[in-house]
Amino acid sequence: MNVTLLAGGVGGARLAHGLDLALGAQSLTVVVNVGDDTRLHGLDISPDIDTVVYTLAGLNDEDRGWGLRGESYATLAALRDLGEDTWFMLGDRDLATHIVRTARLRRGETLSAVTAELARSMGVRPHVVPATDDHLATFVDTPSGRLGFQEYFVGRQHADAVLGLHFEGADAARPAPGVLDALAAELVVLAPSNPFLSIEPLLAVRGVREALVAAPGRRVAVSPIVGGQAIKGPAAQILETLGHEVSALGVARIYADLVDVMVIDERDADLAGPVADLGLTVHVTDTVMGGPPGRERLARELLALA
Ligand code: GDP
Ligand code: FO1
Ligand code: CA
Repeated sequence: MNVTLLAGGVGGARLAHGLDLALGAQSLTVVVNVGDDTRLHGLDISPDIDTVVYTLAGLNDEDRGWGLRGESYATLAALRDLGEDTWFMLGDRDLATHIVRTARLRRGETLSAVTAELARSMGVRPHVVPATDDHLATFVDTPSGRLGFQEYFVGRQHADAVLGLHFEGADAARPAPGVLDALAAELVVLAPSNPFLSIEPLLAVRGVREALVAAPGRRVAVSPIVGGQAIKGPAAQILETLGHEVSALGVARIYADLVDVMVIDERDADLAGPVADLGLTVHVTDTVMGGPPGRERLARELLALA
């Protein structure tokens, strides 16, 4: 079976790992958000791509969700001594990834080509594809004005109320090679990623939303909201400030025109009826993935929905 996952960072990476375990040699493509991408110390950083690649390689820091396990920060300390801003925690080994990516991009390679090479170097089997090779950057409108994504998320620890989102470059951005083809898979899964910060910027790339609406395969979304709360990050606060119900039903309303099946957590079983009323097939299960066995179990249930 061919499977495609649309993913942000942590929630996307965990399900990508589960699908990789469940699929074995069968084909998995992970289309990853690039709206978080930023440049620091002259280096091009792609946090969601790296979270997905490191997780698939078994190298990521499971507690934080991002970065490499067992990192050291000697370079960051030296940068601080040289007067650089060091609010964004770049580890010594992680920096090697950013140096290689930056060098290859400056030589004219595309982000998708560089990502494929990095993933191969780390022994990653699935195709990890950025949503676009073109410029696309998320900005967050808050009561304090428009903030760059990492300034909002890491710099100010997503404490500002989100009043709106702006995806700079989205109108002109073309899907990276393979993205539209991947949407023709037998199963297309929207990961339990942040709907506004991870999935929206992906769909904002020219033609992607339309291709998903017209996709020939089974389209399944997994709710990132469990029991009215996000497992991690600001998804619940953003649902609230943008006027949505803070629940799996609120998420299902956002995805109702894009998917056939909504997967909600067993803690939200009471929402199955209202979600079905949206015209969606509902699958109720334990969606909290935890370690590899939980990830693989959820992935196998998704494959059975195809
Ligand atoms: P980020 O880019 O690192 O913020 O990660 P994503 O956008 O991919 O995922 C963030 C969302 O994933 C949050 O809203 C979490 O609630 C959700 N999430 C993380 N782990 C799980 C899980 O095991 N199950 C479910 N259902 N949601 C999860
Ligand atoms: N997230 C943080 O909350 N603090 C950090 O210092 C931080 C550093 C970092 C370095 C490399 C990388 O690939 C990701 C990093 N992240 C960090 C995560 C990143 O900011 C993500 O975009 C957010 O977690 C939202 O997806
Ligand atoms: Ca992200």
